[in-house]
Amino acid sequence: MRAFRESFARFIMPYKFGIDEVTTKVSILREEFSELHEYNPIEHISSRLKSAESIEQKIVRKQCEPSYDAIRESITDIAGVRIVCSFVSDVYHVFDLLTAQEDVHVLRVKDYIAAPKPNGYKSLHAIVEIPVFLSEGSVLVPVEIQLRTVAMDFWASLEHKIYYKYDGDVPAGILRDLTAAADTANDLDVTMEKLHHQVRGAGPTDGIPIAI
Ligand code: 0O2
Repeated sequence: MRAFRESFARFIMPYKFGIDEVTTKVSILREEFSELHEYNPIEHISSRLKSAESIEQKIVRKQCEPSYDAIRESITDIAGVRIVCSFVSDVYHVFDLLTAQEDVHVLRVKDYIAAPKPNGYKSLHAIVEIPVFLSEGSVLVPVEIQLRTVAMDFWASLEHKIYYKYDGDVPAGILRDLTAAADTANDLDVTMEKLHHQVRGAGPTDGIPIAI
């Protein structure tokens, strides 16, 4: 058990540093925006390292071989960073700024804003790979970045709680109400973005399509 704990700590460590690298990049962008642009598109940043239990569940779900090499290869959301933005256009703007950085290599993008999940879930997901410099050299670490608006985040956190409360078996009526609430959250995003543009006029984030 002790040997497992030690090997798991060694396995997980680069993912923690991957989170540190990405959150530093986002914090720098955020501070630069606040200092120089009189407008900050990033509301808040959070991160999480997948627990051993959650990795185990995913191994079973993905029928992945239970070896560290196989897990490294097939589970790409062990390190997760969530960026919550004010408006939909900010989500794409921040995504572009982050992924334009030369040490950020985009492996995969899932745009659940352009194509929401059937339950109404919206977010822009990107798996990026970034170098982490350790004493013995550098390693490339995958980090899942989720970008969403405040309204999308509000919806997703409540939906997540409900999903776990019912252990995944959510009653049909609640599912219907949740999907309707996702539409309401979307309407709010559209209205707030329009207001924002009216108040600010043409800005650096103009011209980016709003998913309706
Ligand atoms: P947690 O607790 O956030 O870690 P893949 O990794 O691509 O093979 P997966 O995991 O289905 O397959 O990828 P996807 O679709 O990108 O979703 C990954 C994460 O997005 C989830 O992580 C959630 O954080 C979030 N997510 C996806 N769909 C929903 C949804 O319907 N509702 C909510 N609230 N969140 C969602 P985990 O590992 O499931 O959970």
